Amino acid sequence: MQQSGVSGVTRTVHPVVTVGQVPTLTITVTAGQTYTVTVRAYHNADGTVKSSQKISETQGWFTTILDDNDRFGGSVALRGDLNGDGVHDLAVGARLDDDGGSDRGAVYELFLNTNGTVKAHQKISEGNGGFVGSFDNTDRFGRVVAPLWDLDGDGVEDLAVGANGDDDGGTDRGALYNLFLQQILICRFLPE
Ligand SMILES: [Ca+2]
Ligand SMILES: [Ca+2]
Ligand SMILES: [Ca+2]
Ligand SMILES: [Ca+2]
Repeated sequence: MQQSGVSGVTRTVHPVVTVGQVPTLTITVTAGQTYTVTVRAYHNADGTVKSSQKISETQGWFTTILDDNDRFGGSVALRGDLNGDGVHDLAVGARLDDDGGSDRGAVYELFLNTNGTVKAHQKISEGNGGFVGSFDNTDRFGRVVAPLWDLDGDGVEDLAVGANGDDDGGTDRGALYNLFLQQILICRFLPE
């Protein structure tokens, strides 16, 4: 806070505030002086949870069918606002998904609402989401996911996905896929 006195002198004091308690400040005013006091409130996290939203096959409006042992949620990466609705999105791995064969893996792009529920999703796996490559069984695509920001400069964020069971060169040597995502055109009519 700022404390202003006579002759335009301003100095800043920092009252001690205990989390969970109402802050108090005592000011001693000398006769003939004028003080202007400005108090600002800052919202900082104390590490505890205010609320939560679970996303699973049956919760959070995630309208997909998972299979046993898909391991959805085994990897997560924060994305930018992929669909241009002003809300950050998520990439989530399901490394034991069975599209194309056993435990080949998958990644879900989750387009989120501000309350943490899923507005829409796009699955990327063998034969889904525009991915034209093929995996082998137990490649575990989606074991890790990481944002690449816009690697190729086309204005669309890209994604790195690990497949640590890939067998190029030998058993389970692993692979990394850099996925360049498709551009879509979004038009919005804005009020004048
Ligand atoms: Ca979004
Ligand atoms: Ca599986
Ligand atoms: Ca890009
Ligand atoms: Ca393998």
